[in-house]
Amino acid sequence: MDLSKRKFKEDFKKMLTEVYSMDISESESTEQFFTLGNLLRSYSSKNWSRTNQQYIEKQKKQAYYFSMEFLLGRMLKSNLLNLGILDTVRNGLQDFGIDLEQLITIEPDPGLGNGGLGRLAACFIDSMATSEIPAHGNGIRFKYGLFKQKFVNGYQVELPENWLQNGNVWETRKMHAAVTVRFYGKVWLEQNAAGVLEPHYSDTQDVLAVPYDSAVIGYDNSTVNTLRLWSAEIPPKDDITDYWSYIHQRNQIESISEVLYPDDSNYEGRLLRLKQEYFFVSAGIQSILRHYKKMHLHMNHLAEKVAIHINDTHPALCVPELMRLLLDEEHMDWDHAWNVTVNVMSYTNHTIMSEALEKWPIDMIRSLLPRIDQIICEIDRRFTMKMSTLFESALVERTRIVEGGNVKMAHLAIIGSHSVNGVAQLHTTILKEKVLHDFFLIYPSKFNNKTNGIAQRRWLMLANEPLRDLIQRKIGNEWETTPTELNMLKAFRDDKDTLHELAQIKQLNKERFAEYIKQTMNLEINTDAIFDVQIKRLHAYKRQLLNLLHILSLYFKIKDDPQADIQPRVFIFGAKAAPSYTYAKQIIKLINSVADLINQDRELENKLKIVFVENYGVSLAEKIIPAADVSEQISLASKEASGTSNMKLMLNGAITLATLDGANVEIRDRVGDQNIMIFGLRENEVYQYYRDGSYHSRNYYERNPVLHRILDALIDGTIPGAEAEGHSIFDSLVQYGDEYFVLRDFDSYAAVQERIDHLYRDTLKWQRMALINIAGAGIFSSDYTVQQYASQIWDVSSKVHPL
Ligand code: CJB
Repeated sequence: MDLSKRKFKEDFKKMLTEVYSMDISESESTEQFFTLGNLLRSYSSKNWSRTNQQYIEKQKKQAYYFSMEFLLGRMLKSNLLNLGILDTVRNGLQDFGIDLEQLITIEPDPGLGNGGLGRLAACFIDSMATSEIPAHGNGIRFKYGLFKQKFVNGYQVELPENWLQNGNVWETRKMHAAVTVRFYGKVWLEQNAAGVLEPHYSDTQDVLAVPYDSAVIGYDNSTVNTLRLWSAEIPPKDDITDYWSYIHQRNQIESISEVLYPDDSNYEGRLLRLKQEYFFVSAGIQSILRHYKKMHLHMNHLAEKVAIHINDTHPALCVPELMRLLLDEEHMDWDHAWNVTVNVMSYTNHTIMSEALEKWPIDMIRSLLPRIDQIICEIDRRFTMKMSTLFESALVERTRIVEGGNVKMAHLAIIGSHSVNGVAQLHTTILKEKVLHDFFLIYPSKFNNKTNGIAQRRWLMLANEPLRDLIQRKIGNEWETTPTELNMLKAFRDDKDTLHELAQIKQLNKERFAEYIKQTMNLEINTDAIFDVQIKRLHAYKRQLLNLLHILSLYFKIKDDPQADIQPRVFIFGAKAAPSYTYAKQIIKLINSVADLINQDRELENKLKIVFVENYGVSLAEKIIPAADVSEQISLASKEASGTSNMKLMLNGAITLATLDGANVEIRDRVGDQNIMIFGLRENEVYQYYRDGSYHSRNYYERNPVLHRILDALIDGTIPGAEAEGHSIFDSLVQYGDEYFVLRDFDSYAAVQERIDHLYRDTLKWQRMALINIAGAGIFSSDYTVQQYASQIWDVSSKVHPL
């Protein structure tokens, strides 16, 4: 938008007076933040209503991204950037003596997600608006986001994250768009006067779903889409007979949107979680149909105007819920309703981890959602009947929805969707060939790949302004909207000045991060050291342990020979563990204890440090990623569906140290073997071990003296404070088979780490690699990913043609 500094300053002063009756000199950061937030809302409001109007007038097909999680991060700077007024506002505020960088810290970081899946949804909505795709987010307005992590004596402690405490400046409560969601009760079918079977309900518990809408502002365009998050409330009543039972009921209802479940790649089969899933699914679909009806089209044409995306299985109840509405409210017959439903729905699988595959006891569904239960059973009956004529009975049994007293949500999502996609090429191949092979035999054409992506606006333009400036000076700014233009940077691969500048920027970012660590953790870190970063959820398959074992090997090397020729390293970890995931919490404690051991040792000063940041989330990622030299992507091959921090780190010039897992494979293809550090078992070797059962981790302990010594350190008192954890982790690796092949991959990992140690010494060579990584990262922009979803799955329009 066009905005002069003078106009902005006038607007800001006026808004401050209007909202707070204050002059700038009287105002504090909080008032200033809310004033700026309100001003941005007013700047985008015209485009927001115009975008909606246009969608209606042109009868545009719209997509709805249903996701339990949207891990947005702070929105102030992102909105300023997308409106094109970041510098104007920064300068205007400066004239008032207000520092924008300080102001942004007033905004809470809304942690409405656990990790990759939720952050992907946030990148997607940014990219959808930027690519002018008519698509919106639909989720839950959790009162409490993902817990705040504290370390107490090295142990993870979880505190509530009350992000709404001071209000959310970006949202608008839309009472007129509220809908009712029904739980429990009895349901029966009766013929109406026209002879049509209609459902009747009694004794239901009704919940009012109230939407809170936020604007999703496109970058450098006039598109403003909507993120709609639902809040659960008790419906208004004017006949309260028992006040206390009313209060009890209110609390019970409000608990539905109270708190995000803190599990990542794992699910908890609790009733409240099932309520959450149905709640936002039912509310979202009701509101979509309400909107659709404004076009006065027959429900048979729904799929021509509406696409609904099921982000992982959490919203899989979309399938029976749309069926319910089409059958019961719109009186369609089953076959037509099913045809419409399958054409509307599409589904993304995000993991092959079996513990993440949701299964709900059919009895739980029957009691909570009796009509949905009937519909699921009917879908299942028809599926098995049809498939029995085409496939062997064992395959039909393996693929049916209701099995062993459980409803398999992935099966429901696959059967009820026209498209099923994985999130990286390797992941999709594993789905087709292994995990979902039976379904691939039944529906080969449903399967497709959409490799994940990241929003280069947040992860480069905002997080790393010095790098953004350098890129702009070298190749202009076409890449901001056509990210593969970053390729042009390759022309500078041998330009010493550019490489030196890159090195200087990295150094500056490292110094900024070091300063932050000094302030927040009172820890000094050597900025000449390699900053070696592993930031992601704590999960055994991601193998933070492999990293830690290698750190211990360096520890012993230096202790044995204080003059050892080792490049100084700062190992940076950020990771939350699910509160009920004991093993992950033990690993956190062990890392913290090793950090204490190393960080307090004078002999290691400036050579080795561990920084385990508390409460890792989007805002911390924005500080860490620009400062990273090495990006640890070391999951056991086959287990990480894609990964997205790998893309963010690469875009910021870190060198990837990786197994050939998830999107690492595509990163390797992009930058070439010379510009990435690959190690470890390949996916086919892992599967071979599974088949022949020939991996015996104890042999590695017994036969590898380096590993032996490191593993002994876990149990012989070398690491004070973590004796119990050390024993338990030792046992998992040596006694109980080492499920994720940590010991098997150790040597190969350590060898590559040693190569990194040598390579880093040659600054020009290192920065050349960094430059090639930055140049190759454009293809991993979520702009391209969503453009492919738009054209290949949702069949909705988008501005830029897909690659
Ligand atoms: N993922 O974050 C989650 N949570 C889950 O429950 C399952 C998967 C992650 O999704 C990301 C986005 O697709 C992937 O990049 C990542 O590999 C996967 O673990």
